[in-house]
Amino acid sequence: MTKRVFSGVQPTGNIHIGNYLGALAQFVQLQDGNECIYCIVDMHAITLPKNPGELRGNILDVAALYLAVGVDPARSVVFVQSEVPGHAELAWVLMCNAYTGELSRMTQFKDKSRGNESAPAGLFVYPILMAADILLYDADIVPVGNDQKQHIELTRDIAVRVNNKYGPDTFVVPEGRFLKEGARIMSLDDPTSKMSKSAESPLSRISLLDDASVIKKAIMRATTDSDGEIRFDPDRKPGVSNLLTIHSAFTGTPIARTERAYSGRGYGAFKKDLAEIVETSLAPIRGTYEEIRYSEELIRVLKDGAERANAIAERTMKRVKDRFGLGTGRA
Ligand code: AQP
Repeated sequence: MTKRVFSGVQPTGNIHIGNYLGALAQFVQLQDGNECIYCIVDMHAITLPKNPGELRGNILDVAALYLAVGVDPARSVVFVQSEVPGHAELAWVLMCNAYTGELSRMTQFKDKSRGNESAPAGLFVYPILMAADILLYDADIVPVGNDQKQHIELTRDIAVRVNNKYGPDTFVVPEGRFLKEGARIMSLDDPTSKMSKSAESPLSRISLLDDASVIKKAIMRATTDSDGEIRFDPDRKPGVSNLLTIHSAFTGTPIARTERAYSGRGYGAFKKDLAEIVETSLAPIRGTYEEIRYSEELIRVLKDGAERANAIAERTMKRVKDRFGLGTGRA
C-alpha cells in the first residue's frame, strides 16, 4: 500500500552534509513507491530572530537544493510552510493538547535556550508546530535525522492522546525513519556536538555548496586524537568515528572494512581520500543547484506545491474542526 511521507528542513543557512545524509538523501529514496510531501519549514526558522531578506533567500536556496539532490516535483509535493495556513491553525489545536512538562524535557529546547533566563515562546512550542506539520498531512513516515527522535515521539504521543479523546482516526500516528544508529553527523571541529547550520565556525561543517578547497580544508583540519588509529569508538574517539560515519554514509562501505583498509596508515591518508569522496559526491548537486536557483521554474514548483498541500491541509482541518466542535460546521 502507498504510504504518505512528510518531512521538512529549516531555511536557517547553508544546508550541510548532516542535513543531507540524515534527511535529504532519504527524501529522494522514499519517492519510489510512496506519496511524498517535502516542506521548507520557514515558520520554524523565526523561533530565533532572522534577517528578513536573508530568510527569503534561504527559502529559495533550500527549495533549489531539494530539487538538486533529486527531489522530483512531478512525483513529490514541494512547498513553503508559511504558504499553507493549516500548519499554524493545527498547531494551536495541538498546543491545547500538549503539556508544558513534556515540552520542557525536549533536549533541543534546552540546548538552544541554554544560558538565557528567558527564551522566545516559539522556541518552547516549536515541537508542537513540528507535530502539526506532520499530522496535517496524515503522514505515515517521517524521514529525519536521529536528532529529531524526541520530537517524533512527542508527535506520536499527542496524536494518540487526541485519538483517544476525539476518535481513533482523528490523526494518523506517524513513524520516524532514521539513519541507522550512530549516524548522526557531528561537528568537524567539536565532534561531541552535532553538525549544525547555525554553529559559528564554518570549519565545523561541510555545506552542500562548498567547493573542493573548502571541503578539503574542513576535513584535513577536523578534530581527531593523538593515537593515530582509525577505529570506530564514538566515546573515546569521537572525531575519527564521525569521519568513519561520513565515509560509510557516502560510499556505502561498512565501517569495519574501512578500519581494516586504513590500518597503520595514519589520519592524513584517510582524510585526504575522504575529502575526495565528499567532493565527488557533492559536485553534481552544486551544478544542478546553479541551474535552478534563480529560475522561474523554481517559483512555479513552489506555487503548485502550495496549492496541492493546501488541498490536503484543508481536508484535515475540516475533520479536526468537526471532531473538536470548532466553528459552525457550515463554512
Ligand atoms: N548533524 C546532523 N546529522 C544528521 N541529521 C541531521 N539533521 C540536522 N543536523 C543533522 C537533520 O536534517 C534535517 C533538517 O534539519 P533542520 O534544518 O530542520 O533542523 P536542525 O536539526 O535544527 O538542523 P541544523 O542544521 O542543526 O540547523 P540549525 O543550526 O538551524 O538548528 C532534520 O531531519 C534533522 O534531523
